[in-house]
Amino acid sequence: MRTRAHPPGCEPRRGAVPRPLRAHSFRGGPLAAVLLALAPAACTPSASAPEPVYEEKDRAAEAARLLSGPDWFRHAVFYEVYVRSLQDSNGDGIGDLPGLTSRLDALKALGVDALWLMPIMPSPFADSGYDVSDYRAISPEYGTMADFEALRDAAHARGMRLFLDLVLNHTSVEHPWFQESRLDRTNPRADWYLWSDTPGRPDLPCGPVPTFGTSAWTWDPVRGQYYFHRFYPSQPDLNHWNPDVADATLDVARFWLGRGVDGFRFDVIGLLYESAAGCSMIPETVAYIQRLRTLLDAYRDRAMVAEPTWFGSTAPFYGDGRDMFHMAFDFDYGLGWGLTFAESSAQPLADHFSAIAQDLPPGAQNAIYIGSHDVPRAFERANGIASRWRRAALVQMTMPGTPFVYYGEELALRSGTQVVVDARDRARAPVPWAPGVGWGFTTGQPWIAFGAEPERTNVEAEKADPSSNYAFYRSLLSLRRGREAFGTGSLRVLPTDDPSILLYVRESADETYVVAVGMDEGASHTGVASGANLPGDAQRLLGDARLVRDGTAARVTVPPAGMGVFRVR
Ligand SMILES: [Ca+2]
Ligand SMILES: [Ca+2]
Repeated sequence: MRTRAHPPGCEPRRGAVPRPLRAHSFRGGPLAAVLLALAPAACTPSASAPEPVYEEKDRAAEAARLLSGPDWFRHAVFYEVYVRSLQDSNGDGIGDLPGLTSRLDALKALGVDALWLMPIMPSPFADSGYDVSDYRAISPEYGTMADFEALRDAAHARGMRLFLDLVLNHTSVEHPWFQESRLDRTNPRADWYLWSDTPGRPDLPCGPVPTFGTSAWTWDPVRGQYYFHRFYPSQPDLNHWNPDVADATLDVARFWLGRGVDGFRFDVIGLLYESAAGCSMIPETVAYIQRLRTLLDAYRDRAMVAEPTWFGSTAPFYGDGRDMFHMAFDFDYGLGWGLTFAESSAQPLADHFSAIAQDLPPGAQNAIYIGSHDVPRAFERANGIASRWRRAALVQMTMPGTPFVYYGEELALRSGTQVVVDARDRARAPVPWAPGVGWGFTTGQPWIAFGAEPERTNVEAEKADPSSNYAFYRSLLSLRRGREAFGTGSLRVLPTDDPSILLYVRESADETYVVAVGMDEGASHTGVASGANLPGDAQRLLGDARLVRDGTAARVTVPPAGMGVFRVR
């Protein structure tokens, strides 16, 4: 049911036909009040039904319980960090590990439970660190191994976990393995990469990943052969068909596990092996991932998340739910929400998350994001509409899955304007922490320009404003914290008679929550979910929507671009 916005404190009675035009005709005069009183009641003061207040748990204690043990990652909020852009500590304009360590308290206060660091290993930086030249060291720009250990210890002391980004599909051309492999056709690492006399091989029918060029083969004048690469020519693919290569890359994971990291994000892991039969997630890649899982399971409470290379089901990354990844990124939501929220229908989101619940094996849990280092800033994809960005974040935090927050997302950080490496740099600008030269990020010249509007989006300014995007984001993270229902609870989508209202239930053993999201940004809506069967009346915890239980039905009223989170048990 689509209506105009109702006056505050006034919402349609169930079954009544709103008469906004009539009310409008006499608006303002005493006569209007008389006519409205005589008309079939179009609205009822909402104050008539006081909200219940459910007994509140000790959420800090609950969070501590949920975030311990092997299932911690299901309840955690992850934070993706581009170390280069978070905090500079030595005035060279480049963010670094000591800088990040100095900001851990700020991230902890925001509600961050785990960090995923984009690659921090030595790299010629042709692909922002995703071209590794040494898997067992720290990029000198970012610090030393001692700095890494200090960060790890500081994170663990605060109860925060630490994920590294492992890039095992390819190395940099500057990696010693490639430098040796290219020397001739007989050296010990001659077949650690994929070589050919021609720019193509029948057993390697795979092209480059789009946006990384037109050919997957590049001529190497040293060896006098072509080599295979799915990404930039300076990123040759490793030949995992050679068992020594597979062992060597598994050893990289072992090396960092031994240094106390809590897990990994695996870059383009599905592309590890290629064959005449396929270019992605072929059986050899699946078997490799199972070896990775066995390796992680030998340590305590470790987890890993996969970067898929396709839209659609993430099920292939989970195996039976216990023998492959703990999490995989939900690209459909992460890349598609901007388009979905630009329309007024709740159905695509309802269908998407319902399908995931059906599709994944027991125990599988996707990683949900709205922004990352590979796509424009979420605020830009929301067309600069704050309410759209906020509702996208609400879905991210309350649908089944583990939220991954891209650094600066909590500020609704704007896209950058400068490109240093490639176009994706627009989403990789530094964090403006406070007003002043260098915005508290650096005392020197930042390696890349700040995004637009740092005067509005700096942490200090947003923290001081209770209506800021930061305040909203922090309240969202706080809402999720210590509430088992949002981490591992069941999902039940409640269809209503209004196609613009997304309504769903998250339920754990002893608590039930309802989330309402209005997809229409121009009008108020009221919808009735006839078979809601809510266990209790609604206590609103967040947002501006209203939810009223009426027998087995539930009636929800959502202002334009509105939302609500309710506890009903
Ligand atoms: Ca620095
Ligand atoms: Ca490959």
